[in-house]
Amino acid sequence: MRLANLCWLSSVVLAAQSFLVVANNETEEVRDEAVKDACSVRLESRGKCEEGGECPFQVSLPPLTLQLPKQFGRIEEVFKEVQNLKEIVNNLKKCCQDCKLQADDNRDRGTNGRLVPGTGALGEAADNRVRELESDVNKLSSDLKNAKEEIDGLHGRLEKMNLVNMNNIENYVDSKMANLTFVVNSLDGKCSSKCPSQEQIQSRPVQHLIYKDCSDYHTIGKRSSETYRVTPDPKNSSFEVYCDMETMGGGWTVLQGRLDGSTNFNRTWQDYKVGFGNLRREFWLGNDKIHLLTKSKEMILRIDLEDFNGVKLYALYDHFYVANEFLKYRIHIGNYNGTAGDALHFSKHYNHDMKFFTTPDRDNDRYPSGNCGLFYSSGWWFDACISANLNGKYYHQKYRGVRNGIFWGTWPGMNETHPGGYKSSFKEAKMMMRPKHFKP
Ligand SMILES: *[C@@H]1O[C@H](CO)[C@@H](O)[C@H](O)[C@H]1NC(C)=O
Ligand SMILES: *[C@@H]1O[C@H](CO)[C@@H](O)[C@H](O)[C@H]1NC(C)=O
Ligand SMILES: *[C@@H]1O[C@H](CO)[C@@H](O)[C@H](O)[C@H]1NC(C)=O
Ligand SMILES: *[C@@H]1O[C@H](CO)[C@@H](O)[C@H](O)[C@H]1NC(C)=O
Ligand SMILES: *[C@@H]1O[C@H](CO)[C@@H](O)[C@H](O)[C@H]1NC(C)=O
Ligand SMILES: *[C@@H]1O[C@H](CO)[C@@H](O)[C@H](O)[C@H]1NC(C)=O
Ligand SMILES: [Ca+2]
Repeated sequence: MRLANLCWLSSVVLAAQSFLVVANNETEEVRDEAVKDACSVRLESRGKCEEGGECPFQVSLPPLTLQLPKQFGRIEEVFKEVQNLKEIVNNLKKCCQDCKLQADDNRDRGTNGRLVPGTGALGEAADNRVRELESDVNKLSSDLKNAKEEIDGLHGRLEKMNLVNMNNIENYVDSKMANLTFVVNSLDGKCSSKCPSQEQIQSRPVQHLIYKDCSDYHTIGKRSSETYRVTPDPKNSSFEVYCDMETMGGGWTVLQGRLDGSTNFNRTWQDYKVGFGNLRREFWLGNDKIHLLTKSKEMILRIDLEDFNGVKLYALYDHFYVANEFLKYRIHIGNYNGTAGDALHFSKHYNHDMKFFTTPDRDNDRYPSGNCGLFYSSGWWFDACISANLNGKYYHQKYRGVRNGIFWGTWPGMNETHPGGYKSSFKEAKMMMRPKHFKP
C-alpha cells in the first residue's frame, strides 16, 4: 500500500468522522490538500489475522494539519444555530407550561376552584384544559345570554310602563360579556401563537360570544374595515354591517354612506325601515337595525363630510338613539363636538333632535302644509323642514332649484348665494355610531 494512498485514506476517515454533514465535493478538496503534504505513517501488525475476521493492525499517524476549505467555518455557525434552536425549544416548553398554568388559573376563577389534576402528556393535557375552558366559557356565555334575554324581556315590559331605563344594567351585562370575551381571546391568542399543538387549537376555535356591533370586533383584534355580522339584540336577528376600523381609532358601525350617487335615496317608508343599497358603497342600514343598535348600547354618532373642494369636516354627537317603528323612529342626539358645525341643532326653528322619521310616502314632519320628504326627495328626521339632510339627492356638481341635495346647513359657505342661484352639494357623506364607553 502506497503511503500517499494511506494518507488519503486516513484523511477521508477523519473527515467522515468529524464532519458528517460535509458534501462530497468538499471531502475531495480535503484529499487534495492532504496528498500534497509529506507524510510519515507507521503501520504495525499487532498479531495474527483471525480467520474471516479483522487483522489487528495499528496505524500511527503524525500530527496532521489539514487546510480545510472555508466552507467548514459554517459548521461553527450550524452549531450555534443548533444551540439557539435548543433554547427556543426550551422556551416553548416553558411557555406551554405557563400557558397551562394560566389556563388553570382562569378556569379556577371562572368556576370557583374546581381543579382537575393534570395527567398525560403535556400537549394532551393543555388540549384538555383548553377544551374544558371552552366549555366553561360557553356555559357562562349562555348563562349570560339567558340573563340578558330575561333582562330584555323585563326591559320591554318596563319600557311599556315608562318606568325605568335599564341601560345601566344592560351596560353592566355588556361589560361582563366584553370582559369574558377579552379573557377568552387573550388566552386563545397566547396558546395558539406559541404552543406546539398550535394547529389543533386553531382548527377548533373557541366559539366566540355575541358581537353586538363593530366595537366588539375591534375588541377581539379585528382591524380591517369591511362587513361583519352583528347581533345587537340576541333575541332578534343578526345582520351584516360595514365597520370602519380606522377613523378615530375604529370600532364604528356605519349606518349611512354616500359617495357616488349609485343608490337612489328617494324611497318609501318600507325601504328606509329595512335598509337599502350596497354596504360597501352607498346605503341606508335600515331604521329597524339602527334602532336595535342604538338600543343595545349607549351610542355616539359621528358624521363625516367631504365637499367637492376636498374639504373634510366632521360632527360628533355624544349621544345617539333612534326609537322603534311604533315611535316613528324618533331621533335623540346629544351634545355636539367637531368641525362641521352643529347642523342638527341649527336653531330654535331648525332642530332635528327629537323629530320623527318622514319619507315621501309617510308624513311625520312638523311642516303643516306638506311633506318635507316628498319636497326634498329623502327620508329623514325632518323638522319644518331642514338645516341638514344627508339623504338628499346626490349631485355630482353644483345645482339649482329646490335645495334637495345632500345638505349640511353649517358648512362653511353653504348658505351663501352663488351667482346664478347655484347650490353646492357633497362629494361624500358618512354616518356611523360607536358605543360611548368604547376605548379604542
Ligand atoms: C460537485 O461535484 C459534482 C461532480 O463531482 C459537480 O457536478 C458539481 O457541480 C459539484 N458541486 C459543486 C458545488 O462544486
Ligand atoms: C375583568 O374582570 C376582572 C375582575 O372582575 C378585572 O380584574 C379585569 O381587569 C377585567 N378585565 C377587563 C378587560 O375588563
Ligand atoms: C321622488 O319620488 C317621488 C315618488 O315617490 C317622485 O314623485 C319624485 O319626483 C321623486 N323625486 C326625485 C327628485 O326624483
Ligand atoms: C326585532 O326587532 C324589530 C325592530 O325593532 C321588531 O319590530 C321586532 O319585533 C323584533 N323581534 C323580536 C322577536 O323581538
Ligand atoms: C371635543 O373632542 C375633542 C377630541 O375628542 C376633545 O378633546 C374635546 O374636549 C371635546 N370637546 C367637548 C366640548 O366635548
Ligand atoms: C350664514 O349662516 C351664518 C350662521 O351660520 C349666519 O351668521 C349668516 O348670516 C348666514 N349668511 C347668510 C347669507 O344667510
Ligand atoms: Ca307635514
